[in-house]
Amino acid sequence: MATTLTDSAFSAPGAARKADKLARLLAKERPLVMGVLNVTPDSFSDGGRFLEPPLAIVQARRLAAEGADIIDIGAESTRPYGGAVSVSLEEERRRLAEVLPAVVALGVPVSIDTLKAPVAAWALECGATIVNDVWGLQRDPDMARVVAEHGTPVIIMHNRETADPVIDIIADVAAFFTRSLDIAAHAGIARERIVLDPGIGFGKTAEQSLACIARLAAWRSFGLPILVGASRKRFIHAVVPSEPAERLGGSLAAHLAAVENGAAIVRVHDVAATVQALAVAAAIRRAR
Ligand code: HH2
Repeated sequence: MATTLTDSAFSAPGAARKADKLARLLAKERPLVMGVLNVTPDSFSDGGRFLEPPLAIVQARRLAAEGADIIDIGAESTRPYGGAVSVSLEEERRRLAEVLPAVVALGVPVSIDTLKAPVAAWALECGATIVNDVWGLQRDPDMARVVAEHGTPVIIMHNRETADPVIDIIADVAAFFTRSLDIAAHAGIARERIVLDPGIGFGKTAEQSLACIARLAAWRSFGLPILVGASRKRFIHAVVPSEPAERLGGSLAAHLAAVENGAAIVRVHDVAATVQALAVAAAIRRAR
């Protein structure tokens, strides 16, 4: 059974402590559940629902109560399916200003989902303890330095400007990870602070997203924990036509398969249902 993590020491300053805490989180004998909090007007599945700070804070409390191990907060939609409206640095910080400290105060480790190094730096100073970069340190040239200087764990996610149906997506993701890991090593980011993520739905056809989940073990050779974020994504619609809000069944199936294939963390909108599904799957495995 998953437990809510309320270890406030996770957000204590100090590089070593932050890295140790990631290691301790990952050492739990179950996959971790990262709950998504989108403080945005335009996220693909819940845009506008949590833009008002009081609503965002209520949602963060709900994610924590339902058993999220990490809360991933973002204030700029990354629009995996195009049509991104970029948000200024000031606007992104303004959206987060009231919400982030209240979320940090819940005691659940917080990751900041941002493309901008100054937003990441500011969020880390507010108590966030993980950086989630959906361009894997390859977009903002200052991101790796910020991560290294704060000694914080970082999620390196694969991305592409456009999907190319003819490429070998497994090899493309591996090459991207190799580039990101070189950037990280150059900046002095310790390897044990890195989590890899194939970026389900980002610059991928539905078939390629499915292949990434099916062949997760292909990236085991990097020797790093893997995060999978399949929640409500469009590849589910390609299998069973459905609106984003109707994709819970597909999200659960995808995350259970990801965990079966070695994912250490799943990034989800529906924490309670995911925690329950993972607990039952684990109980069945134990009963073998
Ligand atoms: N997916 C989204 C955003 N951030 N970060 C990681 N590491 N992995 C993911 O798969 C991932 C991510 C897209 O989901 P959401 O945040 O709900 O949508 P939007 O980007 O439109 O706000």
